[in-house]
Amino acid sequence: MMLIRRLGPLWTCAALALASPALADDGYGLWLGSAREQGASVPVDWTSDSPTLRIAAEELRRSLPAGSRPVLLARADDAALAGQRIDRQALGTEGYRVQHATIGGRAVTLVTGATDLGILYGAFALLRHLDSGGDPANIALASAPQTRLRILNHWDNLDGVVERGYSGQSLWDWWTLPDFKDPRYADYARANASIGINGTVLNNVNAKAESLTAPYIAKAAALADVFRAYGIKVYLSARFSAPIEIGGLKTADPRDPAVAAWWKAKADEIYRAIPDFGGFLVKANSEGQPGPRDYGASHADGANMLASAVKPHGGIVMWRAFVYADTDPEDRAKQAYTEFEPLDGQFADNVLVQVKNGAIDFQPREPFHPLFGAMPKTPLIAEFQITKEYLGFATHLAYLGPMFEEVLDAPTGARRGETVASVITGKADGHTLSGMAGVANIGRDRDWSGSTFNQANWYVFGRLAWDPGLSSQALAREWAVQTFGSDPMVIGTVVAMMMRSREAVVDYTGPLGLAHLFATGHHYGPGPWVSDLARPEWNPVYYHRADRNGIGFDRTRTGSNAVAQYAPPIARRYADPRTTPLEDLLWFHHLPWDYRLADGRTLWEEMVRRYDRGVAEVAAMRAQWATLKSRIDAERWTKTDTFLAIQQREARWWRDASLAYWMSVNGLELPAGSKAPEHGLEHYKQLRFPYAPGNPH
Ligand code: GCV
Repeated sequence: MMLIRRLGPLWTCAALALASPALADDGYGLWLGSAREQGASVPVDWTSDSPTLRIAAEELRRSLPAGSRPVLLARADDAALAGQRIDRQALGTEGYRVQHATIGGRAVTLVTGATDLGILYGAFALLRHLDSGGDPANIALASAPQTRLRILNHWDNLDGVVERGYSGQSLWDWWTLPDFKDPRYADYARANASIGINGTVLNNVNAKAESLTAPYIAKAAALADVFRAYGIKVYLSARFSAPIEIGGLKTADPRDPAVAAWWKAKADEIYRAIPDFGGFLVKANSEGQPGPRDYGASHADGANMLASAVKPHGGIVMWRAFVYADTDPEDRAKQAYTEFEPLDGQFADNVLVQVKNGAIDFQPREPFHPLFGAMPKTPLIAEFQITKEYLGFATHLAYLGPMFEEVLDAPTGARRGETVASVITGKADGHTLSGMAGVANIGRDRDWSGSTFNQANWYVFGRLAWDPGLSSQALAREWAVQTFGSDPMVIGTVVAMMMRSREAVVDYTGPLGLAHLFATGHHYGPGPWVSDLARPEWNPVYYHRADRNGIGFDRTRTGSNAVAQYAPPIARRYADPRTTPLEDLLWFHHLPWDYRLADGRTLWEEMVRRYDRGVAEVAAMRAQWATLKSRIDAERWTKTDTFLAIQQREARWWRDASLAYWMSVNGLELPAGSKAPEHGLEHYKQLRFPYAPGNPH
């Protein structure tokens, strides 16, 4: 006989309390909160018991509208489903199927998966379907994740400061852990599970060895205990020199047996506290972090040594390819490829190499990283930045979906049909390890991400990590409906604002493929004139190379030849300014200011046009938002309106300061109709922001 369980009255009360409508919306509920109707306590039964299934049942009871069919949650191999035709293979371990069915003579909505986690994902998919206006009478949802690791990287320090974080202090209160488990930890896990995220790296890649000591392992274990039922595994960033700093060894050389033994013992200790610990993320020999190169060993030597420590427990290592050496005069954009491509085939089978979306550093636009497609024998995990270090921090509205999509959809040129997405899902090369990592934009701000629209970036990251084939526009709509409700005027306006927003930031910070023009250290505001920092590649002038005659970084054969790192069809396209997309033009080419573009404008005219367009877009977004005043709760409307005013002021600042500088270099006038900068160049150069957030000190 089928064992049926049902939520008791306590669960119902808790669910109703959470669902009561708020007078003002502080954004705490994310996409799961404000727009949802109060649930009608539709019966939800489940055939086997687990904390994960209880969560799934609670979510459905909390939110399913009146009139919904009763729901049955059951594992695909449950005897009760014997008569149903369910393709178990298609479910994988985390996939789901949601459909109307008659089971035991009862008409139900069946939510099934091979695992309880699959069922939880199915429950969230059902609610998403209904929230987004899906037909309640016609439910047939099925999906399985395309990547195995869908993982947030927190750059959270043990003192609570978040590197490049703009949403307050770290969510993790290390001081009160492991005793106090802030209820927010479960809310964080719930939000992640709702979009399919299944892992979190708790600490900054600029890691401290202390995070591997017994007290901090206990704290991480307490978080893992909260996250487990939501299917979220905990990972730690490992400091490569930890055997010296906390292990009393004289070396961290990965080839030294004592070092390997230390890591093995450390991994055993972690797994005793966290049996499902995911593994390590490592930033090595990059920006001052220690690594195997300190001992003349390779990145593969370092990664494999750690990999063998976690292997017996089923753990993995994510080894970052974000390297550039202070001693290497080579174009910074080439260095990761130069170092890692020859190592293809040398990594252990539980190592993934983690590659940023572009070859420099999370700029508002970068061409895809040339390592994608160049290391077929190695699983590559893509790293995106959700927090907006270079896109206006928390205040600027920049929906990153189109940026993620642009990279994921990029053909690598290595093989017919191969894209970045097919590489990172493992499909291109038959890897079972695969994944997408996002540098989190989550902090202790009440609205988690510093603004309502930043929540959309967390959302779209999770959804694209689940399925990189989804459209960023469809996901913007999906997020907007769940966040603001179904008013078509709100949704149409919000989606239109979102879809243009990232390009606006590109336009007013660095159009036509310009990059890294940011002020020193904190990266807040423009600094294209900066030229006095110790290392060449720290200076914006290194990236734009502007002089009286022209502008841009020549990465063709006459310059650094970085184009040759791409597969031949892509390399050919980027080698010629006539076939390089305008968006990437100055990334690959140094061109005269009067270079004629296909539309007849000069390069200078087009540049100014784009700066102006960016500023105008922000003004347009602000005007669009104003039309929604009576349709959105006052709290979220006002905060967004204020942030758009800040963005408008700062877009103008970016445009004016940049143009003032370019004119000081090229001696040209502004094209007719374009406004003169508000101030002289010296004004912009002397601005200082000593306490800009997110900047490590
Ligand atoms: C965690 C950039 C950021 C750093 C960051 C680094 C990285 O350089 O400015 O704050 O360090 O990327 O990704 O390791």
